[in-house]
Amino acid sequence: MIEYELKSIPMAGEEQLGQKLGTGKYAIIKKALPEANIKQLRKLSRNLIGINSRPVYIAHERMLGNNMSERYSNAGIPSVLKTGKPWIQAIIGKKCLILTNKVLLRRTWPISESRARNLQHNASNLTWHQDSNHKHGDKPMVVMMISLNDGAGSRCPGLSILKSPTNYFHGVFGYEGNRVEEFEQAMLDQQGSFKTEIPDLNSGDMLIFNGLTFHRTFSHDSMKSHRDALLIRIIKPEDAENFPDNSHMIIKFS
Ligand SMILES: O=C(O)CCC(=O)C(=O)O
Ligand SMILES: [Fe+2]
Repeated sequence: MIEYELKSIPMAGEEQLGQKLGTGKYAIIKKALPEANIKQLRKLSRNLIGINSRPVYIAHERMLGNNMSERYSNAGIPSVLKTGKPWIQAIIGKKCLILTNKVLLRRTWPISESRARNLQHNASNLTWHQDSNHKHGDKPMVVMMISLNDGAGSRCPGLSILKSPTNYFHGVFGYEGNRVEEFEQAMLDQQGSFKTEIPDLNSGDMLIFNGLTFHRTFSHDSMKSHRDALLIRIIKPEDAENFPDNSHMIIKFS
């Protein structure tokens, strides 16, 4: 594992900011990703030509540099980490681990929800899920999603966030469209409602939320175009073994 120190200027009131990020909540940070990084990522997303295209894994992308550190820098990861620091620190702490196999560029398509549910094990539009897994369960995780397009959530696919708080991993994955109705019914029975929100995101805007928060790709077939997003998942270094791959980057905020 490689360890880096990330120096950032403390923001006034950052402790309060981060504390708000319980499940079912989210924060939007406008223009978190610099334009130069957006340009680099757009070049890569050109290869995502169809609904079955696999996402681009940033850590392995030679076009972005010779090693993981250069690739992350060119993708703008240090900038978004600095911006997300209050939320990351509140959930994870001063030392955090960036999950290598979960730093990716995903393209989602303007298709109906029912079509997305039938995609099954797909690489693009995802149905309701949490980003944890059975091993990691309810251990801390922060998810950051940065849109590379304007109008995400209206003109092109966005992300739906389930407003219900939850404190455990339900074991529903984003390709299990066949289980979505069962899941929606279970949430209705448990919580009495199924309230969702679709944040509006423009290019460079970052959505940040707790890893246990339920979310899905929000799309319909009257949207005009696809949407690309950079996704990053962060956990505590001591939870590394809950995920495959062992060459993760560790960041220490100072
Ligand atoms: O980009 C999206 O619409 C969904 C991404 C997501 O939830 C994930 O990668 O886990
Ligand atoms: Fe997700």
